[in-house]
Amino acid sequence: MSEIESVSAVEILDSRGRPTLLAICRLADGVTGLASVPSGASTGANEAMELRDGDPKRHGGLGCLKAVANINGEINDTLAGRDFESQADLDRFLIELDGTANKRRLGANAILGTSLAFCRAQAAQRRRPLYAHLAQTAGVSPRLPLPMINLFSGGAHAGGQVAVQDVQIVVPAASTIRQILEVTSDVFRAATGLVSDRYQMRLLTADEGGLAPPFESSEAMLQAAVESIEVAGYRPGLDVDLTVDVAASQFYADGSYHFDGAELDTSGMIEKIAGWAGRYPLVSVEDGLDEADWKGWQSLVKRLADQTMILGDDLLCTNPARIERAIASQAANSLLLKVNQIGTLTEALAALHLARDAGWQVVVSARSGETEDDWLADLATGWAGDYIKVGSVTQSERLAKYNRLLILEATTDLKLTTLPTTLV
Ligand code: 2PG
Ligand code: MG
Repeated sequence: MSEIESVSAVEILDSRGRPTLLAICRLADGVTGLASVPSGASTGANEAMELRDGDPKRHGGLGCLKAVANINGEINDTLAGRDFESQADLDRFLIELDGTANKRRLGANAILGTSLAFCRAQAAQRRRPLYAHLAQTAGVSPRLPLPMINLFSGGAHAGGQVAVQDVQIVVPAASTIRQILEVTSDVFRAATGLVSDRYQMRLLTADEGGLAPPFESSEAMLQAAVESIEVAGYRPGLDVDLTVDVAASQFYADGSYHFDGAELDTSGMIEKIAGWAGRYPLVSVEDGLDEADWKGWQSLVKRLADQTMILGDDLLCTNPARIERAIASQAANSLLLKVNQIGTLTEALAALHLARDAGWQVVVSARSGETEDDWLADLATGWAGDYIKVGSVTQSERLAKYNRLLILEATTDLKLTTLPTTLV
């Protein structure tokens, strides 16, 4: 049992300079767990709701003092002195205390902060590294995930110069995180050279550390990624593969996809993606269509799922009910897992188990607004994500996670995940 002595919180700033919160959970036997909460920009309509102050006089209305006050006040008052057997007990209690379907009363940020800080405190109480505690609670054999690393940014993370939000690379044949980061740094360096030659831009990066020159089209990003891989001395499609986060909900309005100056319907958008999959070594397409275009997603799966992951982010929102629907209707074949989309570790774990039972691959993901906290690396390892998506190899809020993976690799006998050779 773990008796909570107190929970508290502090408003801190994320990597975009916007407020978020850090929660602190102190157990009665003196151990303490701290955890910071990330926040998105291209958020899905069905995400659990972060509580923001809405006071235009502070941080443009984005302050988190109400969520902090909810932890310091109601959540602390209710939890202090209570015993919880497990993470699931605590999370169930928090969900009931909030009493709304999307956690809007206490705030998903307040609830997730408490959930994560308790997890860290329990790990400390049981003298286990966080990844091992997470693995044990989940009933999963831990392993190191394959990083899916951002190279170029567009969309909501880069001022919308092109529609597609992220072009990322994966190094499929590597056997260590260290080797993956070496190859990625080579490709990133080549990409900075290309950006400076072609667009006369010095190294300016977007929200997740990706390069964001004024590409003439989304396809130009893919082309530049392939060229960067070649310039770095690697073989596209063999040594290094590509993935995209189209983040299509961001440019879908009034029944069409407003894509790089064109108006496309669902089948036009599917054709566009199929064209990329034919010309580039794409192993994953995330949010290729709008979050409400369920029929379109089914067609996308029929068309491309034998070639590439059809990865649901805004479509699924790490929400077990939406994942069940997608499994039953074959609207996706892989899950992007972000715990702040659903608001507790226990619900995110239910999402993971559903995806695994369906034979899906799982990408554990950061948000565009991150902090220096590295719990995501332990989560992706402890829950044996196939991939971890954190952003580029610049910016310390991203590197905190990659560096934690490097440390786990060097100090444990954890092995890097091996991917299936054929996709489901
Ligand atoms: C996404 C995420 C992370 P955001 O769309 O997958 O890249 O972005 O956190 O802004 O939702
Ligand atoms: Mg996404």
